[in-house]
Amino acid sequence: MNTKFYYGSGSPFSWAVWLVLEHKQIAYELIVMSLQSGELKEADFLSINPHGKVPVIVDADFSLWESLAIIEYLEERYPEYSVFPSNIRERAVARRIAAETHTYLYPALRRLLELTLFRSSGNGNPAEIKLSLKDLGEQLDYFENQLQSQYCVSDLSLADFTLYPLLALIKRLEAKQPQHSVTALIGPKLTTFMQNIEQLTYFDKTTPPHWKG
Ligand SMILES: N[C@@H](CCC(=O)N[C@@H](CS)C(=O)NCC(=O)O)C(=O)O
Repeated sequence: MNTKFYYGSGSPFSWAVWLVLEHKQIAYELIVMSLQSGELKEADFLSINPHGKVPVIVDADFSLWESLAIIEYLEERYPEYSVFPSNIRERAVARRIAAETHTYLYPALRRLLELTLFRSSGNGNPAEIKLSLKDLGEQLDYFENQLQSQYCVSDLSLADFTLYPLLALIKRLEAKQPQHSVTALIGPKLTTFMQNIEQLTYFDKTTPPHWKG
């Protein structure tokens, strides 16, 4: 039986898992969940993830949530086309960068999105937006300086698959609200990094469906 993949369009954590599933050529059934309709908080879904969030994978009778744990599980269950570098130190750095995207970059971006894109009408306080842009810029500078090669470490890894979707969300904000010039915060190495990910053969398949067209 295929692994079931519960996904939300535009969710960066879901996107990371999707990229890993594709990279590892794992057979899966994509189940697109709405982030807005309330279905994530219904009993059926809460029985597979008590937090009521995506992504979740269900492998036979085993249900797993939290994208980083899912990626680790997929790697151990399907070792082919590894997303973990073979070198022990690089593997540790890739894990560290993946954790840092969740702990530092996502909260900075989330704050800005809550002041802009995620609001039902009008933007938030301009002074708060300015501060939020500054915080996000500092985070992006950090990741810019971490990039060692065309990817976060020498091989394509979970670090890249967790970092990319957050950068893509920044580009999405730019497309929707160019007045913040938010992509100007993305440095040249990160810009090239994004292009490298966008050239992966399976990349287009994983673009959030509601961003297309
Ligand atoms: N730490 C979790 C974060 C999951 C998460 O926050 N998912 C969001 C989408 S990006 C969600 O499902 N939000 C819907 C809700 O909270 O109702 C992970 O890495 O999987």
